[in-house]
Amino acid sequence: MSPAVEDTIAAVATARGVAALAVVRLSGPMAVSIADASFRGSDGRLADAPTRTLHVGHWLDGSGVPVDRVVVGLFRAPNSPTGEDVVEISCHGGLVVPARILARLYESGARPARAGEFTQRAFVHGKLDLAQAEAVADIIHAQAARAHEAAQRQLDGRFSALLGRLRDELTGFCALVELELDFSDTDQVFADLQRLRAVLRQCRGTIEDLVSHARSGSILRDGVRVVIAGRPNAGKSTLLNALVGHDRVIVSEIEGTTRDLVEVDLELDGLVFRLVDTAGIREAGDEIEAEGIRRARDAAESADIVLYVFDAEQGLQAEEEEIVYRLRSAERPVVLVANKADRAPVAAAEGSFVSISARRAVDDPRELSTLLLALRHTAAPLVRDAEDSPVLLNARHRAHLQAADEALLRVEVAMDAGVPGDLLSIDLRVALHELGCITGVITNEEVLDSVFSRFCIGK
Ligand SMILES: Nc1nc2c(ncn2[C@@H]2O[C@H](COP(=O)(O)OP(=O)(O)OP(=O)(O)O)[C@@H](O)[C@H]2O)c(=O)[nH]1
Ligand SMILES: [Mg+2]
Repeated sequence: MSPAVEDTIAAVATARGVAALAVVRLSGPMAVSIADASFRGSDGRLADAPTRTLHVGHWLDGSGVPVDRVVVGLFRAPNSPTGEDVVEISCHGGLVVPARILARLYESGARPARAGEFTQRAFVHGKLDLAQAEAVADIIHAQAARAHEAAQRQLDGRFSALLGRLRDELTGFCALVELELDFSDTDQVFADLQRLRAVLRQCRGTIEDLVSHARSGSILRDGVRVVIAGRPNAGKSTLLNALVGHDRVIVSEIEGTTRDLVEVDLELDGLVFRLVDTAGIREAGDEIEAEGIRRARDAAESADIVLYVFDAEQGLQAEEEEIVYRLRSAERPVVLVANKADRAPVAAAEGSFVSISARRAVDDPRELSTLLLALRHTAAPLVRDAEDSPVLLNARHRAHLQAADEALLRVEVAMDAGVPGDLLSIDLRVALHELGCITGVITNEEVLDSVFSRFCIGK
């Protein structure tokens, strides 16, 4: 997707469907004249209107028949959302009106905007950098409040500012090794090298700190994956239904009822929990069940949190203890749930598990309060890093940060080995390049394509 900014682009910016209002956007050098071709404002032509003004009027079709009464917002370049002339038409929602307005814009010379193209233009015109543009995508895709807040912090530009400072430090360092380091004066060299080492250590520390937040960033963005595991008939599916508050999965007294993984989202305190019901783990009866059990084990091993459900009447069996032990050894947080407490009240003093009756919880959500508390408590450290971080790190950021860190490690090793300054600067430049790719100081079309294609059309 090349930034062909000479075109004027148009799209409906709001979601398709029945709604009170919709917004159609237009951006580019011809935006105002294209809108004037169809808009009859009560205060005259948009071409004569000052920037940042609103205008009420009728939108006409090609034969001059009114399509809708609309409010038009006018923003002239460069103080507009994209940095170009922008016209935003607020019209009635639904399937027909926005589509007819858009069709008229195309007839008058606009072309359909590609996904993310408005934001891409804002990037091209320096309104925001690449990391901030990605934050816009994260805001649009946020499924709960806390992911949204983290993306909002990134849009603030704190991540970009931090990267800018890192690049400044390294650029200074690079100039020093390329130009000023005088190897004839050994005392001076020693002092400079000490300083450079300190700068390197500090930069690497900052980068490694950011990278260490990556997992928690992806949990915040994609939700906490909570796998409900246990033996057949432990009550896993009943528990899932109680948690989501409706009869989502099949429950029966027949062992081996659940075969495949079933995922259902639950929002708690602004965080999405992706609940996964699984097949009961036992010696499989048939091939399909065996596959279900294999999937259940895999899911538990890759879960962010495992809710391990056992029958309180039977207690935790030896082979179950082993499964739980193995998960915990692999640093998988496990919440033990003693179910069917209505049949076998367990002493709460045990403390190492949550005792509930999933069956009672289906009718009385209060039964779930201790379990929900345990879930929140277990999830808190998983997302804390991302909430303290200026960035909602994505795979692209992580790859660049890691490459920068590796290059800086090579510089450190080379310095220790007494490699001359001009050779050190090669890897320093690699690190600068990698950091520059994150905010888009350095970029290429492939990167832009992959960043902006994540957006919706109209954004
Ligand atoms: N008394 C009692 N019965 C329960 C409770 N929770 C579930 N059951 C019953 O236990 C049986 C099995 O429940 P499921 O939720 O299907 O169990 P599961 O762990 O999903 O079983 P599989 O899918 O076969 O692995 C059903 O008859 C449920 O009604 C509970 O808290 N108390
Ligand atoms: Mg089940």
